[in-house]
Amino acid sequence: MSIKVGMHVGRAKGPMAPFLVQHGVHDVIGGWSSNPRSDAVFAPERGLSADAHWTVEDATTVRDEFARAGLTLHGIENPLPQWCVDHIQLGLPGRDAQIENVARTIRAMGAAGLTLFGYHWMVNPPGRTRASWRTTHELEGRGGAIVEGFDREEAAALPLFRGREYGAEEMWANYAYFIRAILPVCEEAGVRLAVHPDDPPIPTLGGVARLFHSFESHRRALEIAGDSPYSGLDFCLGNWTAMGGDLLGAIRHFVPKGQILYGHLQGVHGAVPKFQECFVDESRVDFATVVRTLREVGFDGLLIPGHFPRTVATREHDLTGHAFAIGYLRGLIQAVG
Ligand SMILES: [Mn+2]
Repeated sequence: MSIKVGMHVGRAKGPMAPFLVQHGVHDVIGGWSSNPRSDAVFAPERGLSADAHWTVEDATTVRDEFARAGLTLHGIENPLPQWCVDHIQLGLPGRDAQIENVARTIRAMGAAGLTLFGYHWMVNPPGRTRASWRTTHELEGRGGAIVEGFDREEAAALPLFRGREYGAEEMWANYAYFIRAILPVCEEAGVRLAVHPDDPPIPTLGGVARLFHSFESHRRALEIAGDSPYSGLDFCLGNWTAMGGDLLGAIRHFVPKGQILYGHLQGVHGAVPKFQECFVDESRVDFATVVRTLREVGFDGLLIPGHFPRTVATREHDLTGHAFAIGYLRGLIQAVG
């Protein structure tokens, strides 16, 4: 059993792979842009196309590229961009076609031994690639580092993201429809679903209800899956901090049930309705206590740092934030044994 530092990486080529190996990181998760054909199959106008999915060849190609670079690819988070899954989230005509593409992707991942399928249930305006939502991207962090923040008061004036309001129970019904359809595919393929919290973790944004903003809502989602081992959490420590609830209590609840499949790590000051990101060593929640608790209750998996403050060293491809967070987290894990 071990806790390991992982990283989200698009492709094995470029400086990121050797950078990670040099820093002692050997475990990675990919994204939809990791697909070698992503520009073609996931072009923004192709959300309902029958071939907007991963093939076994896509998955094995990416896996093997990472392996040659010294990295083990464990899974893909958001293997399909938002416009290839938003009819599922919103319960719109065409959702069954999108579910079929998710199913094909899961089978392809399983055939390649990629067992983690990370996903989220955030609905943003059409065509937007980034999942998280911020009201400010240029806040001053420690020593003048640039960080992002969210203030619910500023977000109250947002226009409707999807033309009308979508309520929570409607969104839960859409979620349940998806889970019932996809869980048997996961079981057959040996691929486990890991849901990421809403970022920011608030009940509604742009008129669309968000489901994953509290302990209770995560519990409800896992219950919908009948507490299947194929349905779990991508436990994003940044968003669980921003929720403002009992983060350690949540860890003690979910880990012994095997429901935290992997985690994200980012520092956060404050909590909803207003928070801002920060370096991992100055987060409101003490990560030494978090990692110690994860170990105590037997967490076995990857923690993946992200959302790095931009420092004075920021250039076109700045990795200083990665290096700082990797070093800090490796130190924590070694400190707890
Ligand atoms: Mn996250």
